[in-house]
Amino acid sequence: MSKITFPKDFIWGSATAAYQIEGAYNEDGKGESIWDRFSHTPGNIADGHTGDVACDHYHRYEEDIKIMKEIGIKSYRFSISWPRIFPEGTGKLNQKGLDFYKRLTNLLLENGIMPAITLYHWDLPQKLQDKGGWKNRDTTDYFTEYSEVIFKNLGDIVPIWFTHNEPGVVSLLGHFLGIHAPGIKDLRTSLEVSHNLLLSHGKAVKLFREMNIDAQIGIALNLSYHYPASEKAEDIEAAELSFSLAGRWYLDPVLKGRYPENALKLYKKKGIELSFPEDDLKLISQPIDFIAFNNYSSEFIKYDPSSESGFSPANSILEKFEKTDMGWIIYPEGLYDLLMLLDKDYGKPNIVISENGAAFKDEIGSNGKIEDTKRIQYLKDYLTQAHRAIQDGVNLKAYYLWSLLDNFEWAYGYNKRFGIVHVNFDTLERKIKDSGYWYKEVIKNNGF
Ligand code: IFM
Repeated sequence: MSKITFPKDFIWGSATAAYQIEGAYNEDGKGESIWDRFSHTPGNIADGHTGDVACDHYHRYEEDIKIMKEIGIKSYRFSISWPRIFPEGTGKLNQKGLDFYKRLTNLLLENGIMPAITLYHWDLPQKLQDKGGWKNRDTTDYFTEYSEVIFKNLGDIVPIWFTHNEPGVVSLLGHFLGIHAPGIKDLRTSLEVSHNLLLSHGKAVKLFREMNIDAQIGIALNLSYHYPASEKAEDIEAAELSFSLAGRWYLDPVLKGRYPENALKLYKKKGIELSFPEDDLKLISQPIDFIAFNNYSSEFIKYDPSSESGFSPANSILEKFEKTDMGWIIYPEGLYDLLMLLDKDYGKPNIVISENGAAFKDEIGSNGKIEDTKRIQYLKDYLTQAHRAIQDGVNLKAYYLWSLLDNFEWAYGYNKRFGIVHVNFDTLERKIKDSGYWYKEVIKNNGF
């Protein structure tokens, strides 16, 4: 294979999220989050796992930064736990919580690692859920209040900001399928929630600009390319509809100031019409500095009149692909096609890949090494496609590998390992996997 070199200023990063790694769920004044409540409720998480301790990053962040430095990570994307800052979601600030993130950020900077903050990666203060959570429009104002504190304290030293992580997952898994916190199963609620999440994004971006923060801000969506099962018009239409519901439902409001027509039509058929003040879409579509997305896999969709939405996954195609431990197909070309789609349909935006990576069953070998060759191959193939898109003119600026550490994979608990660093969940010992050493070389050589 010929050598692949990324642009000189390309940002090589890795990502985590507060609830998945921090632990210390009730320390130093932190309030309860919806994920504390959800994971403490029997039956919600595989094997009864919780994020109470997780990777204990709250106490071991110094060691984790050392590991990042050893790998040569240029930028670290982490999220802030809102209930650490406002235990009740609003009102009284918890200084100790804020101090943790100041220490973390300063130590990253001292080590030459660029901090990149996600304001919301799913751990809403439970007290706000008790008031209706993201279904309640007031939550968008509480989010602005929380964002203001974070911007005030870290805005002048953190160069990259993400308002939300995967609002699509919060809406779908948390409020329609009920398999994530807060465990609600209602289509109308999930749509209202998606709108309020986007509205809170818009309000935070507006505030960011008003505060003249000299940094970049965007939003991290969960996106995958939706391929039609065949060239038949009905399959093509089905794949388009499916991508509108999952992807354009978020992309279009943020980048075009409207919801996609085919999705609105489907919801109308189901008797659901969103109603909100006219100015919401203006707020939601404030100019952002980049659009970010998390990508792991691709979808193949077929027309299916027997399904409620008129389409379903093309299982006969999906079963032919190799899969990760999540059961997600490995299809690197999907990343290329997605990058090209964003470039073409959304006016050549600056793009950040805010998450990409793979879960496999990693074990420490008798030689003491973690030889995760499948992950290395996965990363190589996806990065090759990212590079191909850059060659074809896409403004891809950064790549954050998910994840730095094995961690709490939501409803799967600790049973799925995404890290380039192995974590022993009994002893909390960390060990860099072969993929971590491989990534080190990639960063050093700016390619492979
Ligand atoms: O672990 C999650 C992360 O929190 C959000 N994006 C997908 C990852 C893997 O499932």
